[in-house]
Amino acid sequence: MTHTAGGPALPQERKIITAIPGPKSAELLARRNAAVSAGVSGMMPVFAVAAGDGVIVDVDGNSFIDMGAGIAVTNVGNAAPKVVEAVQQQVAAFTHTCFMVTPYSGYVEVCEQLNELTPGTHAKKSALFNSGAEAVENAVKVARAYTKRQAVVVFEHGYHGRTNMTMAMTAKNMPYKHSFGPFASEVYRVPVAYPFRDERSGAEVAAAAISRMDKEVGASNIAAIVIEPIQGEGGFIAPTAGFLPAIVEFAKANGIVFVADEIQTGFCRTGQWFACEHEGIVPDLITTAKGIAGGLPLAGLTGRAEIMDSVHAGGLGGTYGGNPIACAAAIASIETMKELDLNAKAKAIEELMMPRLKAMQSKFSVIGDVRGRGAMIALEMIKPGSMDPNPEVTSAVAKGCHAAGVVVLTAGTYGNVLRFLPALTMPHHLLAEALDEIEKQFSIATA
Ligand code: PLZ
Repeated sequence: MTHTAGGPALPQERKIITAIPGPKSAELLARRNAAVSAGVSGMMPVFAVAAGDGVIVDVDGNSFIDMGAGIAVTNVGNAAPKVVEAVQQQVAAFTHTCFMVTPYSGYVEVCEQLNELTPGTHAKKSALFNSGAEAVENAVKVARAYTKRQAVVVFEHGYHGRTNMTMAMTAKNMPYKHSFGPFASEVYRVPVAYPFRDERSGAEVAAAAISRMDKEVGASNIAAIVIEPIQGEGGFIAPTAGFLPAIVEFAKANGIVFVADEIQTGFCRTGQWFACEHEGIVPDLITTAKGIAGGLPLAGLTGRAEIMDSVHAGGLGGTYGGNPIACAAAIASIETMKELDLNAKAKAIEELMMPRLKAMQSKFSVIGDVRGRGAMIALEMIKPGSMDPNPEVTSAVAKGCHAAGVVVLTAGTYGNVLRFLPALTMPHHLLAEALDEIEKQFSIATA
């Protein structure tokens, strides 16, 4: 099999030259189905050989417009030049020593960057892990050790991972939790202010959530409140203004560790380094992953030094956490974000997409809501004339886009959200072409 070089040198074009899947992908699909657990889902029926900026190229030579960035991971672009170079240098120097055994500077540098870039000017410390879920698990460990309390409060529509603790914290049953219980205890779920489906003010919904915490859990039992400042898998729900500040205030007044899960929203995705910044929120702890390392597996937990240092020595760690190759990729990714001003690029993506999507909303009554910030934008679909979720049209549009060479992702508790998470280096001509295709698929699906 010939492998095209990835990265931005790839032609930035949509080019579909075979049926989807093409013959080579079809062959791999058969092998995949024979070898890979049926529990691992597969959205696209094609196999990648190269990717860069706005495109993914498959084994049959088809070039897809990538509106998903591997679920908000390749913010700096796929196989970004600086990341490739840093990884190549690091992999040739050493691949692993285990930071807990023989430390290396890359780990320290990533922690320094996290401490500097995350919201708040207070003294911070960090620790590194392999996946988002692992970072969230460690946020809970640290908050419990610090507060000597047990309860963890999470929100409706929240998503925090697939491990046992984070399954308990994730709201949606199918596919994440179904048949996998029992789940970790001492996890409590309260309402979130969902602007499209709840007309109450952010303060009103926060008061309801706070009352639940107070009366049902007991504020003094709560170690941590964990929330995504914009809910990702839940359908790109940015809580109604005023909701988050009220929750933060309650946490502060009651000695509760406020944890922002910025695994999907972080690293320039929303046009700020972190989505908390939109409402001036300063979390006590913040979890990061995905966009941090340009596609290499790395996650971070960052927070107030006194909280992060409250754990006994040896209490945090793992064999691979902060692997040197992943750290080299993170340092290069962060450099790229600064150099290319990816916050500005995320805002430019929003400026290009929002008016087009709003125009589509006035044309197609199935589009109930257009929302998002920066390059984290979604459409929520309804049955016309009601607020009933419309997962059917959502999945029809997504499938139509896939067959036409545009990778789009779905989301939402009701499966009725189309979400767009392009690389922040996505060329605008491809963005416009993706929007044309999405519009065409709405015409077909609603004809
Ligand atoms: N917290 C806010 O978005 C991962 C999940 C994909 P991991 N979201 C993508 C899937 O179906 O598994 C996510 C997130 C938020 C935590 C996580 C978990 O991060 O790196 O997937 O463990």
